[in-house]
Amino acid sequence: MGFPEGFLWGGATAANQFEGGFKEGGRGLAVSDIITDGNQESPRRIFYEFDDGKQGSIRCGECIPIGAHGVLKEDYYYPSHKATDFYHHYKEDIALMAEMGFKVYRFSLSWTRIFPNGDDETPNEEGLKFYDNVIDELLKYGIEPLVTILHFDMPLNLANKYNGWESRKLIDFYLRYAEVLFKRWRDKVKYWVTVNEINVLGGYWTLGLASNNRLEGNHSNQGETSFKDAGGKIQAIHHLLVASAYANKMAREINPNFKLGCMLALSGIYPATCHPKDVFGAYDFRRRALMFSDVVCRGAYPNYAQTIFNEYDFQLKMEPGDEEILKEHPTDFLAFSYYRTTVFDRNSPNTTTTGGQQGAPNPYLEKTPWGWPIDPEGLRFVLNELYDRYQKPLFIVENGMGNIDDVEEDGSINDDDRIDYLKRHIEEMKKAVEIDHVDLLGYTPWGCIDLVSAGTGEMKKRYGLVYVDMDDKGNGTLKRSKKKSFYWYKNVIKTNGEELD
Ligand code: P53
Repeated sequence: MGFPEGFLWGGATAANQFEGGFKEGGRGLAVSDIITDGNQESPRRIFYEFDDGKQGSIRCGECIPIGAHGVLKEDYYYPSHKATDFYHHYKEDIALMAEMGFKVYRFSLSWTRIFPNGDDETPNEEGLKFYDNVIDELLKYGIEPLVTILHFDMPLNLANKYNGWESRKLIDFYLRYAEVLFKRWRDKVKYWVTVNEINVLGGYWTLGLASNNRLEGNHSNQGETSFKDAGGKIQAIHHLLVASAYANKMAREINPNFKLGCMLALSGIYPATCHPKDVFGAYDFRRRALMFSDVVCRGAYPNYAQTIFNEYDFQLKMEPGDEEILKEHPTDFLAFSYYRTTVFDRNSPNTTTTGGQQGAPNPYLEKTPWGWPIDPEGLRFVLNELYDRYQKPLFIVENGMGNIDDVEEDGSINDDDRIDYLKRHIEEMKKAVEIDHVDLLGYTPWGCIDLVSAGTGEMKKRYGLVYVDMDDKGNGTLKRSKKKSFYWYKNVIKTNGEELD
C-alpha cells in the first residue's frame, strides 16, 4: 500500500522565473522580460508605447491598449533577466535534485531561446543545445524530464506583431516549435505538458492580447477580473486548445509512447454557507475553472460553455477541423497546480476568479504571509473531484508554500513551516491514492530551487528546498544552500512517502 512503485517524486520550475540568461545564446525577448518587479502592495507592471511615442503602463495581468506595443524601459528592474540563473547553474542544480533523489524534474522551455522571434523559419541551434545539455544532465542521474512547452511564455514579437493568440497564425508557430522539440527529444523526453494553467491565462503577458478594456486578466493574485472582454480571451484560449490538440496528434505520430498532458490551476472552491445560492454559486465558479479541462479531457466544449458565452455576448469562432481535432486528440493525463482553496460568497460573488483565487475569507484555515489559505484536505478533495470527472491519470505538478526564509548565523535555514505544509499535503495525497483509488502519476512541488514569484515578482516569496542567495532587486551571490526541507524531502522520496516526519 502507500504510493505505487515508480511514483514520480520531483520538483518543478518555469524558464522565465528560473533560467535567466535572457540575452544569451541568441535568445529573443518574451513578454515576461518586460514585466517589472513588484510586491503585494505594488503590482508588477508592463510598459507600452504607441507609434507616436506616447507611453503608458498596465498591471501585468491586463491587456495593453490596442495599437500599443510592449517595451523594455531602462531604469526598471526586470526579474526574469537573471532570475536565479539556472542557465549558468544547471549542472549544480541538477546535482542537488539528484541528491534529493528526484525521479522527475518538471521545467519549461523558453520559446524565444528556440525561436527568438516566434515566427522564425528555423530554430536557434544554440538554444536547443542548452536544453540538450539540461536533458542529458538529467538522464545522467536517471531523472525523467517533464517538459512544459508553454509556461506563461509569449514571444514579444508575436504579441506585438500578431496580437498574440488572438491570431490563428500562432497555432502554426506553436506547432513549428513543438515539432522541433518532439523530434529532437523523441527518445529522451517522455512526459510533456502542452500548456501551463490554461484556465488562468489572460491579458498581454500570457496571451499577448491588446484590448480596449484593459482590465482583462485574472492572472495574479492582484489581477482584476472583468468579464467584459472575456470573449476575446476565450477565443484566444480556443486557439491554444486547438494548437495543443494538433500538438498531441503530431506527438503521437512522432512517438506513440509519449505521455501528453495539459495543465490547470486548480484551487478548490467552497460555498461560504449552505445557502443554496452559495452552493450553486460555488458550483458554477468551479465549472468555469474546469471548462477548458473539459475540452482537453473530453474533447468538446461542455453545454454550460454556451451559458458563459451568452453571458459575455460572445460567439466562439470555430474553423473547419477544430471540432474534430479536439475530439480526436484529447490529453493523456491532466496536470494541475494546487496551492490553496477559496470561498464563494453570494454577497461578494465577484471576488472569486476563474482559477479560484481570491474569494471570501475562510475562518477555518491559516494563511501564508501572502494570504494564501493553507488547506491540505482541499487537495484530497480536488484529486477526487478531477478523477471522478475525467478518469484520466492526474499529476500534481505544482504545490508548495511561498514563504520568507531566514538564514541563521551558521548558515542553516530551518523552514519548518514549509516542511509542515508539504507533509500535510502529501498525507492527503496519500489518502487520495490509498483510500480513494485516484490514479496519481507524481508530485513535483513548485520552485524546488528558489525562483522569482510569478504573481508579485519578488524573490523573498520562496518555495524552494534549496535556497538561492538573491534579493528582490537581484543582489546576491546566487549561491545555493540546502534548507532543512531538502533533507526532509530526500527522506520522503527515499521511503516513497512512508516517512513524513
Ligand atoms: P507565485 C496565481 C494563482 C495560482 C497559480 O505563484 C498561479 C498564479 C500566478 O501567480 O501560478 C502558478 O509565484 C504558476 C507559477 C507560479 C506559481 O503558481 O505568484 O504556474 O508560475 O510561480 C506560484 O507565488
